[in-house]
This record gives sequence, structure tokens and C-alpha cells, in this order.
Amino acid sequence: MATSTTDAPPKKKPVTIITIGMAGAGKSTFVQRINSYLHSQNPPSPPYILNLDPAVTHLPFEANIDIRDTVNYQEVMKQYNLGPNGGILTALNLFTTKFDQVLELVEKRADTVDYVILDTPGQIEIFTWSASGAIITDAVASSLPTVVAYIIDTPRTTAPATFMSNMLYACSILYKTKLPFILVFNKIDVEPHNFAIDWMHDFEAFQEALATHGGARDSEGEPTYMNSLMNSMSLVLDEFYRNLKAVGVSSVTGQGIKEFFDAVEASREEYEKDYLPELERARAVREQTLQAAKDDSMNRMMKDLELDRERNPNAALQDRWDPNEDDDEDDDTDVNIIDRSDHPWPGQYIDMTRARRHDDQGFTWPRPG
Ligand SMILES: Nc1nc2c(ncn2[C@@H]2O[C@H](COP(=O)(O)OP(=O)(O)OP(=O)(O)O)[C@@H](O)[C@H]2O)c(=O)[nH]1
Ligand SMILES: [Mg+2]
Repeated sequence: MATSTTDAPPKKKPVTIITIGMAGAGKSTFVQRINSYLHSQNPPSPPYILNLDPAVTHLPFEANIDIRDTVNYQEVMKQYNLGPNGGILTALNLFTTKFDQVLELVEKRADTVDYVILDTPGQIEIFTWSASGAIITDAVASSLPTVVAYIIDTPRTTAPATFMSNMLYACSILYKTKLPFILVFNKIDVEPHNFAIDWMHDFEAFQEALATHGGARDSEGEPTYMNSLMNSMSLVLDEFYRNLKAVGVSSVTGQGIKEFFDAVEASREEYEKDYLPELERARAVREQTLQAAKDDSMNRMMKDLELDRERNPNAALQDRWDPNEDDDEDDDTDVNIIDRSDHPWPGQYIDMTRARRHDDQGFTWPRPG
């Protein structure tokens, strides 16, 4: 929490934790768990939570900003004639058009909170492979120290091949976001994550597990194509593991949550040392390219105008837009972002939207054929 004494060191910026993970990995339960952990600290340090999943019907925590207050996902599906995933994606796109407002609200709270937490939609690719996901991640990461918490369903990753695909996915997200990355092995109350740590530290142990798993050799006793591919992949991943932190947690019992926050604090330093300078460099390059493109198009337009005037001096005089014409300004009044915690009567607005969502429950899916 923020300290008010004048000689206290300035408060650190809050760290943003973006939770990402396969459907059902336990992202929302994990957010609820870290939320209650932060509330139980002495003094309590309530985080600022953003729910970005428009399709969730029940959340185990109260979000400060909830995408469902801004866009009604089922309405989006109906209006744009979309299926569930297209609906979620479009809802997220619509919300992203207002993300500057979200960021303003988050920045307003930067002095009073220690953590900002983002819960993302169940379908992982909607957030990780969409333009909106990238815009949201970049916007947050260029404003606050940011880490990605990649939630893994540990009991469902015990098979070597599944483990590898999950790690490859994590790897692709790491390279896409270029942010500090924490592998969170969730549900260790059901399955301890030691096997995963062993495989990550020792690729030979992983290759051994692969070999003993069914289908590793073909009928002639040769390693199958799939198996040799996975063996080579494990060497690639060995490099990837070196850049990450891994913790085991149970979002149900709260085990490992402290270790998770230790990893977050270490990631903050990493962000400031490695990622921030890289972000700033990338931003400068982007701005330079943008400016060059603008200059170029401006030069070309001026040249065109000059040519036009030379050829047709009278027409150019009439070429003025009508000053009385309506300004085509964006009508921003329809959707606005709400900070629930700013509301003088918490729950009042929420009840309205819940009522609306409730009405939608009668919605039935068209049956095929
Ligand atoms: N045993 C156990 N179950 C867990 C744990 N974390 C989550 N679960 C269960 O896993 C299921 C999915 O949890 P969610 O939090 O909804 O997962 P999610 O990733 O948010 O799911 P989507 O948003 O729908 O993709 C629920 O039944 C949770 O109770 C855990 O640490 N241990
Ligand atoms: Mg969820």
C-alpha cells in the first residue's frame, strides 16, 4: 500500500500480471486466489482487477473493470451473426477501442495499488493471437511493469507430448509478448509439479520419459518420426527454459502463492533492466518509421497539389470544403468504461447489467440440420 510519510521512499509502480492459459487451466480461480492473498497481507493490498472475458457467467472475484459492463457478448453474436469465439473476439475488439479510457483509470490508481491483474478469455488464442490482445498487452506494458503468468493445468500435462505442446505454446507467447514470463503450474493439490521441473532442468530425463511413453518406437524398433521430432524440440526448449521462472501453485489451497509473488518481484527487476529499454527502443523506431511514412505521404500529396494547380489553376480555387458541414466526430457517448470501485453505491450499476445478462439466458443456440 502507499505510504504517506514524506521521507518514505517513493512508491514503486504497480506490477501488472496478465494471466494467460488454456481453457479451464484455472486462470479465474488463480486470480481469485492471488486477490484473496493480497487482501490478507498486513496491511492489506487489494489489487486492481480487470476482467477481459466477455463470456464468463460467474466470476469468483469482483473486478474493478469488467468487459461485460461495456459489451454484451451475446448481443454482439446476434448482431454480427457470429459463433461463440467470433463473438468473444469481436467483443474484445470493441472493448479495445476504449482501452485508452481503461488505461487512464488504471493509471489513476497507480499510486494506491501494488498489483493490477488481468483475467483473459478462456480461449487462449483469442487473447494471444488477436490484434486486440497485442494492443492491450503493449498498452499496459508500456505504461507499467508487466509480467505474463502462464497458467498450466498440471494434472493434464503429465504426458510428455502434451507437456511439450503446452511449453511450445508458452514459448510462442514469450516471443510474441517479449515480457517477463512466469510458468504457473496450477492444481498441484491434485498433481505435484516435480515431474515438470525435472523435465525442464534435465532434457535427458524428458527424452527418457518420451522413450518410455507408448508409441516411441515403430514396429522395427526404430524411434518414430514424432519421437525424434520431439527429442529435437526438447533441445530447443532447453534454451527457452533458461529465460523463465516456474512455480507450482494450488489456486484452491493457496499453496505456492507466496513463491509466485517472489517470482513477480524478481520479474519487476527484469522488466526494468531488460524489457523497458527494449520497449523504448522499439517505440522510438516505430515513431521514426511512422514519421517517415507521414512525411513521405505529405510530400507526395504536396507534389500532386502543385501539379494539379499548374494544370488547372481555377479548379484549385474552388477546391475548399464546406465550413458549415457537420464535423464527423466520433460519437463516444454510447459505450464507456466503468470503474466499479469509483462508484458511490457499489453494486448499483452491476445489478443493472446483471439483470440484462439474466434476460439473455433464454438465448438458445440454433440446432444444426
Ligand atoms: N483441484 C484444483 N482445481 C482447480 C484449481 N484451480 C482451478 N481449479 C478448477 O478448475 C476449473 C477451471 O477453473 P477456472 O478458474 O474457471 O479456469 P479458467 O482458466 O478461468 O477457465 P476459462 O476462463 O473458462 O478458460 C474449476 O472447476 C476450478 O475449480 C486448483 O488449483 N486445484
Ligand atoms: Mg476464466
